[in-house]
Amino acid sequence: MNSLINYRCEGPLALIGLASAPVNALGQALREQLLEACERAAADASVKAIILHGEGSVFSAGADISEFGSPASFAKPDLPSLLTRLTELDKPLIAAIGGLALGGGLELAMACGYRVAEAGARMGLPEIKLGLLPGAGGTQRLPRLIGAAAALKYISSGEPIGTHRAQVLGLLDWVAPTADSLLETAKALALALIHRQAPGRPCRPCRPNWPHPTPGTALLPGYFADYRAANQSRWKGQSAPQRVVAAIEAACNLPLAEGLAREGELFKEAEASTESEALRHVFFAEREVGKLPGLDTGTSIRPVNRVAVIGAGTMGGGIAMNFANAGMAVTLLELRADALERGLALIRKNYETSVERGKLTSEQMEQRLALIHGTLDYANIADADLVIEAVFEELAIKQQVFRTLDEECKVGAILASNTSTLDVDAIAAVTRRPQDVVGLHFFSPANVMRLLEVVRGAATAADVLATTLKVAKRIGKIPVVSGVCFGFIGNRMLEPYSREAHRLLLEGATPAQVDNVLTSLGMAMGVFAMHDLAGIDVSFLVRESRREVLAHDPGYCKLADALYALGRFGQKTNRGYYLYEGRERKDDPEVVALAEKIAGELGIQRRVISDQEIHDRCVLMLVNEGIQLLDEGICQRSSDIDLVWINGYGFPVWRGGPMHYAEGLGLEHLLERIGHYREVLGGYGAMWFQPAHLLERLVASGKTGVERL
Ligand code: 3H9
Repeated sequence: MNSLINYRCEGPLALIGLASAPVNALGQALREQLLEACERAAADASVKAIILHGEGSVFSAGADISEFGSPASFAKPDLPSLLTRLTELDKPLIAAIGGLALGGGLELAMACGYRVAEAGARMGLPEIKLGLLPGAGGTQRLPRLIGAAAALKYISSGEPIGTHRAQVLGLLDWVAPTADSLLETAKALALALIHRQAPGRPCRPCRPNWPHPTPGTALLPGYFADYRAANQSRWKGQSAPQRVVAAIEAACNLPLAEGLAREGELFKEAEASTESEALRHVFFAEREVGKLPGLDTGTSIRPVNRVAVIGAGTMGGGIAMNFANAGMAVTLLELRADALERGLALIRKNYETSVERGKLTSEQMEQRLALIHGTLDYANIADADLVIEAVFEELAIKQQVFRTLDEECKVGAILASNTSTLDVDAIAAVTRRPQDVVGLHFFSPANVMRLLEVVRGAATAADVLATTLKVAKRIGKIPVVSGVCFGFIGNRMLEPYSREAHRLLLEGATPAQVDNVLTSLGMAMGVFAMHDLAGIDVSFLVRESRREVLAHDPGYCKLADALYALGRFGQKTNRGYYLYEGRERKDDPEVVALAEKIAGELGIQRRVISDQEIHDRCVLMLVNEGIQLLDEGICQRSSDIDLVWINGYGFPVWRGGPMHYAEGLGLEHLLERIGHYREVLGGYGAMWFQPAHLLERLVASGKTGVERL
């Protein structure tokens, strides 16, 4: 068996180094070897104290997430009983925390009697982000160390704790100034403990009922009930937060052994939940997403130090802010001085709002603003390494910009278009360097949304793709690579989803009914509320460019066209699918009347539509399109689609994205339902309810997951 532990003795100290790269995930093999090493040190009379540390830059990122849901997760020695055993050793056990101690990694450190960390280390219990709760004593030991209120705050948010705060709270005994001095500090602490014959575990006050930092003040009666009531709506659809609260409540009310047993029960329930399965799927999807055949560590990367953005509108300004936020200089180019001034003023206003909300200091705001330079002259961006065009969404206008960029920009510059639907190849074709052209589709607001669709044109060079993926990570985005097609991944799937929602209005549903079904599924917003927010005029313009391909469906988004003709553009005009008074949204009987009128003209029989039918038709069309995209090779893998819809369209992360959700419904069921609606919806059904060939092939071959075949 490979050695995952380095064991060495220095005088009276045993040093046990975790050596399971990259992050010392506490899988079964590491657990087994760690236990062996600790037993060896415990049995060796010459060893008087034990130091646990990570051999690389990380202490441990916790349990091995890939083991969850499989027997390996609880294979002996399981993490909870390993940690219980460590608490029984009668020699001082010191955790020397370098880099990170997350989840089971922090629980391991808390099972040690003493903890020292390097100054830059981060500690946390992020299990909730995986639909779990800490399951190896974290919910019981953290409240006993820092108080239940503080423990609840960190465990229910999953946010990391820095060393300074950790020391103030009582989680750390010592902080080493640098990573290099960590082991020496731990050794000095160990020798001091030996010298004063300190016990294996220090005698600390056990204070789970105390909301730190006010020792002596017991939690008020009803504390947990109030906490639940205050957060109920935020937790809608999720069970992990409830389990976290239950476990911490147990820490306050039960002796340690019973509290640990309760935590164990809750953890098992959480591990088996579809919510945790979905969130684990998303965790690995995020780590897979940048991996592409043909790109590897050997692919060269172009240096990107100077960035330029063309167009200082809302989108261009938001894109520029991303770079300034990451500490990169960026030049914003506009054609007219007043437009440039407006753009720069908007950027300042956005930053000022962040300062007002306490998310940024005034100093940070000024530093960021100082990185953004406005210009009216293409000559000032001639030496940019990356240029991102963010002008009006019209092919001819974008092509004109790219002709100019081709003339003005240095050889080797990456030329990117922020188009959301247009043909990147047609844009690249007007340049003499199509290999340097790529699509970078930011989502609005561009400085907030994490999704970035990276559109690979037919000629885009591998190093251009690799470089843009790297830059995307640098500015904190989740980059998903898409091939060229109408709408790329996200908007192409939005089209049939939205089309079906519109059709349902003609058949008898109301905007509120459709939106309620979708928000009950967990969508951040219903499709009609979303169109009202984005602008009915915007989707009208997209349809205008595609009338020919839509001509065979006379009812296609007819209601949306009618609203456009009435000047009801959505929130910006206070009227769209809904009526708006300020931020308040109201149903509008006029919209229903309009839907009735159009249905009458088209001969569509109106009827009562069930919520189930709304769910099925919208979701089926969304997912079917996703499967089709995979079959066409537009996207790399089905989990990439999940990331697009979670991060760009508000699909609930705890459902794992539309494709993961569809797999849960069952591929056979999807195929059967598509067939059902093709039958019952007559001519309309025959027109649109065509299963993707890949779906048919997957079902025929008995597959349960969406993959290329
Ligand atoms: C837990 O502990 C439960 C316990 O309470 C109870 C148990 C009974 N497991 O993200 P990166 C892999 S739940 C398995 O690209 P970074 C990752 O897949 C756990 N694998 O690097 C990737 O593999 P690959 C609680 C893991 O520097 C590679 O490591 N802990 C794990 O951007 C590098 O990862 C967490 O939730 C893991 N635990 O970020 C922490 N962690 O190269 C989860 C990482 O093949 N992890 N990998 O693609 C993280 O948040 C980030 O990975 C971390 C590093 C911040 C550690």
